[in-house]
Amino acid sequence: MKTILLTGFEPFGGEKINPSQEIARQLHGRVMGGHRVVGALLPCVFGAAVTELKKQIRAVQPVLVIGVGQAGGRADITPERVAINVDDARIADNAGRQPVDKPIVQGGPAAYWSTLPIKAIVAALRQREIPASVSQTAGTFVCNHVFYGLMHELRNQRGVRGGFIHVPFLPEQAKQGQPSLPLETMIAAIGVAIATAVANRRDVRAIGGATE
Ligand code: PCA
Repeated sequence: MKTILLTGFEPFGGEKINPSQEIARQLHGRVMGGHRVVGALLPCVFGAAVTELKKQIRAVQPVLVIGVGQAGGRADITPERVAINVDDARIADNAGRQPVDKPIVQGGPAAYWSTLPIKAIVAALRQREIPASVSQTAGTFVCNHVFYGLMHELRNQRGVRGGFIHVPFLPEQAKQGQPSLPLETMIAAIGVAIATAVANRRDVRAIGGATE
């Protein structure tokens, strides 16, 4: 059976939990659209996260790779459009590293597009009344670092698609006034994203669906 690699991150920035870790854990082993999902955990550490990701890709030989990460403060499920070639950390990672204005791959392209059908995913989520929008930036912390590292790794692997999806805080993480989504909603959302990616090799053309 073909496999899908689904990665989540360990908690960071003083949090005790990371929704992406729970999502990867709970979807691990599920069969979706005729593909077996392999969930994996990445450290929230520049460099080490991509090393672990590449190790998982070699071991799992996936046809599709979806990275998931927490974006505290966002209100909806946000498939990322683009990964950019820069690390610029506002806070230290879990190893105490804080790169500033540093290329991820020296001499690499400025950016890689997601090869997930991001607008089809947003449409499928909205159809199920799960809040979703396309995000135009994955930031410049470890999630963007992993997303760029993933797309750089896949550049020579024909037919293997990949991308990144950010999710909001869980209700127990959100401080007053901050948006959140229940874990069950997020798990359902990533399931919908996987099914949509498997069913659509090409994206749909849709106006909107984007946050500014
Ligand atoms: N979110 C961080 C890194 C790990 C995570 O879950 C980010 O958005 O970069």
